[in-house]
Amino acid sequence: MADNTPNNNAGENKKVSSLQQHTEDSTGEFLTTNQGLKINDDQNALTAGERGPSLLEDFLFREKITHFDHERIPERVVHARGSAAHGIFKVHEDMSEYTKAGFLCDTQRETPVFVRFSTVAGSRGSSDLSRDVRGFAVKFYTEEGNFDLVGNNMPVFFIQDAIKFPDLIHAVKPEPHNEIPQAASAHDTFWDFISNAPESAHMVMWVMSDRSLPRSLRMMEGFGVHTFRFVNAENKSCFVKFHWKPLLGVHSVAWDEAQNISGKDPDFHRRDLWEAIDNGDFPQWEFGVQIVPEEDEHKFEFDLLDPTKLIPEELVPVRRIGTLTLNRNPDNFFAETEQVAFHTGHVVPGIDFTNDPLLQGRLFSYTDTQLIRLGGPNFHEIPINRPIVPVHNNQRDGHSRQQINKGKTSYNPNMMAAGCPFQAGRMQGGFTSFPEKIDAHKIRERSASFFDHFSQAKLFLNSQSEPEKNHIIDALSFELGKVETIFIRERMLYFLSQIDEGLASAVAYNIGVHVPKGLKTPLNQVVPADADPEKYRSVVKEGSLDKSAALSMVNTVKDSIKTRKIAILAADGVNEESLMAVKNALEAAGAMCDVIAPRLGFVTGMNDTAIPAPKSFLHVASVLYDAVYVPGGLSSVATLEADPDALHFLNEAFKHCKAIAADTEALQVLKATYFGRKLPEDNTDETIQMEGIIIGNIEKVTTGFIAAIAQHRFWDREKSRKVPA
Ligand code: HDE
Repeated sequence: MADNTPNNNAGENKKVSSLQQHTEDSTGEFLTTNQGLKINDDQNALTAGERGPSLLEDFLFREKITHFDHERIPERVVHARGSAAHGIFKVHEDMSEYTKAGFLCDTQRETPVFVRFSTVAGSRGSSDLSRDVRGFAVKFYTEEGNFDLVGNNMPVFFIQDAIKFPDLIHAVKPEPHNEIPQAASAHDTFWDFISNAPESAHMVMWVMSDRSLPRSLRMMEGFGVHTFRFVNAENKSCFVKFHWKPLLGVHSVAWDEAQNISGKDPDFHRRDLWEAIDNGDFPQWEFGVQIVPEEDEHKFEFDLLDPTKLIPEELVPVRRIGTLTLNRNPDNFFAETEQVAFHTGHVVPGIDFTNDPLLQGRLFSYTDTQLIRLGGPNFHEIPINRPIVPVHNNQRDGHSRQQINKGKTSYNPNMMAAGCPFQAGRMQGGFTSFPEKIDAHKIRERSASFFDHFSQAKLFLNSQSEPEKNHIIDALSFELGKVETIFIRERMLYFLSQIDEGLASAVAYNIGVHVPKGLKTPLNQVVPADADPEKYRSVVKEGSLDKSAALSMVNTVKDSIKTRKIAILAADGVNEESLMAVKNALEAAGAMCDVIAPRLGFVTGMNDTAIPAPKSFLHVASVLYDAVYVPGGLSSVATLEADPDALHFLNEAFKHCKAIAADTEALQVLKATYFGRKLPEDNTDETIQMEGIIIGNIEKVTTGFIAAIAQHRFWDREKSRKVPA
């Protein structure tokens, strides 16, 4: 047993210990109060006699309970559910031609980062797998101060003006009268709002696509969404869109799978990120920029300032200029992931804003929200939010001030402190706003250049593969089918018909409502009361681009099975040779395998080898894995063939279009499944390979299986999607 007895010198060097940022769980230390007083009994309250009442003077009890009573802070109003990790960013290409931001020019520099991924609508305890946009917020701790790129996993947004954000969020959050449904957009208020906000058409296509059901946070793209500015040392500016491209490709799960995961493991994404980093499989993204020279601002069919539009990669290619690597899990969820405070206004010299009205509104919102969430103006002093460079200014006091400022002066200009801290001019690295010329009337009106709501929604839909399109139809049918108010369903069908009539009628068929020919109240609701309606009629521009390959996830498949999770189903009598050979080959290719048996512990192989079985059918389900393998061994095969859990596991994997492999000897297990009727009758040694199902000897299985897992899913199998699972 470890010796936990505190040595008598324990307090000797601890004079500053309570001021340190990181405190290990105390081993070899005495329990103390927050004032440092040693506690001799932490199990019993102070009472008047053995059976008497508790005493008010019990300051030990009161301190402990009071702290506990105040342990919760308000969760984020949006993006409450999140997971985060530390990492580093390195630029590969010197970008000084475009920006003076040091971390984007110095190819030798490693910039520490903290990245928080999140869902938007659900509360802090909701499931990771809700159909939702994902936040992708990156804090770069640069040598010029913190830069926050507070983005999403989709490149556009629902609305064009920040003043609509509270309405959007009120509509998507659980309905206020009964607080139902949690973390879901499939309800009346959300679609009521959307049906009145045609500017959301493009984003609706993204959210109803599988992009809203990531397989892993490590397999998502990220986007800065807005157009930003780069400014170089000569003060020349250009426009820029930011991208994150995951090295593992962009992959999603099926909707039925997502719903099951929410029950089996609501922490699925959080666990996946944590385990990958813990195992040394560090997630990586390439950092990309789309650069548009200032003089090209108006050359597109859409407005660069409109956050419901993307710049197709065919028009402006994404230059991959750096790499983000996440390599360290947080030490404490609350202190880091929960207390991190992002802000679009945290920029460094070389990066500036544009007049995108959504971005402009965000510039106000983020500090404002931290004031309530983190309880005052000193949240920048919380360790996770501190820049790596020193902070000098005349700000003082406020709730929970950590900094102990010495001296008399906290104002500027001053002479008593010789003018310190000095203002830094541009040449000394001071931030100077880009001097954009503005000569305008004050108006409360949407720019007519923002009014083509449907062209890019069409572009997105047209760019999807057949299965991806089917998933959008399914998603819309699911969501609108949950809408109880019929006229909202109808308005939405009309809305969809503006994007694609085929899409609208497919959804209409599924939800039993006709697509209306027109609407009494027009879709467009952002027209000011006194405006000329002609100016604001939605115009569909026939863009030159019909499709954009970058918009389909199918085009991101990588030839790799790194970090994929593979289930190996086994029972006593398993052929250890076939199990271990396939397992070793998969692991050598970077996959992670779990042997899953009818019960936990070990399975005994046909040659009496004890093979660890860390998972059982009671504890896991096929939705938590990317693929399944069934090794040979007659007794094992006979047990699995008769085990409803094993068959359910396989049926579900089939339904979710995953790669399935079996040793020739285990053909009969697969034959006992629902999809077994598709397999040939005889137990031949020839490799059977169809729709991602591979049956054969060890060697053939291994090669075929690895190639099949790398393809991610066999969506064509969905033609036979009525599989019971
Ligand atoms: Fe946010 N958003 N947002 N947002 N957002 C917040 O800030 C807001 C928008 C995004 O992991 C809040 O600290 C407004 C777009 C992420 O901590 C709040 C508008 C994009 C995160 C806020 C938007 C985002 C937030 C809530 C409309 C993608 C999580 C808690 C103008 C580019 C950051 C907080 C984290 C969080 C306001 C729209 C991304 C209230 C007013 C567009 C990733 O300040």
